[in-house]
Amino acid sequence: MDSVNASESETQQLTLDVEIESFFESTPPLKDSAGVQKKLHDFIKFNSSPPGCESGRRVVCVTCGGTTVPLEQRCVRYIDNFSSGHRGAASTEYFIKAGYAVVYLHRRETCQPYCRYLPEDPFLECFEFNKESSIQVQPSYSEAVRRAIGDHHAAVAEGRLLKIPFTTIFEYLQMLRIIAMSMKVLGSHAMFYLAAAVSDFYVPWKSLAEHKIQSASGSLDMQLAQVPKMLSVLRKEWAPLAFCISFKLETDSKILLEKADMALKKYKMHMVVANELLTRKEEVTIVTNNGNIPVHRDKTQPCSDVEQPLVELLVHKHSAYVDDSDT
Ligand code: PAZ
Repeated sequence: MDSVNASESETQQLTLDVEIESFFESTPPLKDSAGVQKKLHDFIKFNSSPPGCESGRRVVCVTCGGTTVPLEQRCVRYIDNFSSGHRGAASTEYFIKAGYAVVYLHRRETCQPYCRYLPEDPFLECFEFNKESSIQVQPSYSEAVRRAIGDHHAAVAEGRLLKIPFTTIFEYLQMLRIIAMSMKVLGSHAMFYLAAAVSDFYVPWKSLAEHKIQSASGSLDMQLAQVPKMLSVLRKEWAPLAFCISFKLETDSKILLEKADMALKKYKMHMVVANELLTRKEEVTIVTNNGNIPVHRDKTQPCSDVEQPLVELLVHKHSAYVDDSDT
């Protein structure tokens, strides 16, 4: 890098640092930041030497669901980012099965681990009265309910699943920072699997109207600021040794891989999972510095999903990364 480019990138970094600092300074504080930090501390300590295990478990932070951008402080209206939370919920199950402990940073009311096979609408369809007027599970759902209860209870009882909910972009980024800084002690044994759909634009808290915006004054003009990109600070400062995977969603297949490759390089991710909105449940492409790896759902299996081969591959890559870091 010549000196002109070096100073240009230093200036860009400095600008980003200032933007990030001012984002966190102007953000409404989390309701229970101390409580979240305590839960994380206990979770990480427990999984560093779990009873009956010779070594500590690896810990992955799975993020999922879309962040909202409030348009009023006492929020009635907001802008949302699309994500059902399915990717994160399914991946969490596979990470736990592979021996990981999972910090599940998820959007409230989106898909939850172990609930994928239960009816969403209406959930009550699962239950019925028997002859004695007691409630029982509908026979057609009994296997799914048995599995959901068994796997979920086991994950919680073994101390492998910590759920942290968010709604707004303000909550999400503050939580992500707390989680990353708590996981720093795990070094290369930590992984970030960043599948959440994070807003690119927001209205800074101080510029928001306090009360519901009134429609009587006609059309609405609103200036949205860019959300500072936190991925580079996650890599550089919050958890520099962690294995980091981000996701890139596009609707135009022509630009998908190029955008994923740009994110890989710009934010120094270890891998970027590229997916297209319409085909995201069938196939994804893992973009790495050593080439691209396509991953498909096994269509010959009735209940298969793309998360299973994806997580298997990433666990394998993480192991290689840990071995490399240890030597
Ligand atoms: O949550 P979901 O299963 O409906 O969708 C997953 C996804 C498409 C939100 C995720 O795979 C993803 O690409 N997240 C990053 C989105 C982004 O580019 O901001």
